[in-house]
Amino acid sequence: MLFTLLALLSVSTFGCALHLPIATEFLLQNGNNRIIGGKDTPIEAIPWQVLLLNQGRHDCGGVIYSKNIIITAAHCVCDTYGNILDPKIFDVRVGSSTSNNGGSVIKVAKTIVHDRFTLYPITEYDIALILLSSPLEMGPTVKAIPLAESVPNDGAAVLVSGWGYTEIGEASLQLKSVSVNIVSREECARAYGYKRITQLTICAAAPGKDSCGGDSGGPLVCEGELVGIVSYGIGCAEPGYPGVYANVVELRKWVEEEATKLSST
Ligand code: 4AZ
Repeated sequence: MLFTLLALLSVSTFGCALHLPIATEFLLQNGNNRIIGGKDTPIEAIPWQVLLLNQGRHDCGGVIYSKNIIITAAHCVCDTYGNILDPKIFDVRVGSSTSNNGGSVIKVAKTIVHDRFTLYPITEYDIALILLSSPLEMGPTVKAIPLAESVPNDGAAVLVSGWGYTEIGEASLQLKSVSVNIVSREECARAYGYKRITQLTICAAAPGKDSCGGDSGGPLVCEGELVGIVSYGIGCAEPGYPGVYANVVELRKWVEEEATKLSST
């Protein structure tokens, strides 16, 4: 049994190295599965926000990069063994403030995961691209967001959003957003260690405010530009444990190159 586990843990398939989702692990350890000080926000205020559905159910958040490409977290499109899930099980809901209706629902044609992503533990490269089966119709509720070119300063205000777990311990039907502040690498590494908190991650926190389970893959935004993708954390709004995000500035080149390739498939 132990051998099987160890063997499984060392396996890496199709770009998602095997793992147990660290966020779930942490949530279980902490028993603190809740957001987090947000407020209901209309999709018009965050029109790049999308919902990723797995077999019709809310799974994760995502971000509109272009009319046919969505950015999300790698762990959102992998199973707990680290395999890339069949893209056919996913749909993306765009242009709606509510998770269970409205806007349009579009089928996923293809997913790609950063080839350096590992699921156990999640540390860096928690980023994936989704190719939609038909192009988005852009409008006031459906817009792409530019990728940031520089990392915000420590302390800068950033907005994170999604339909993830709220204070009442349930996923929200209504889109919520919350303002948090960039936390220095030093402070974040005090919680998670320097091995995990590298240049490829960015951390944010504020008292009583955070992203949480179900927000993964969603946007962290500074001044109208995408700076992070919701990745993981110990608990949610747990003092001393900032939310950890994939650092979009460092992953920008990968996104641009892979999106170009993906769009021409
Ligand atoms: C999760 O489980 C998760 N507080 C996402 C973000 C955070 C914690 C957990 C950050 O998807």
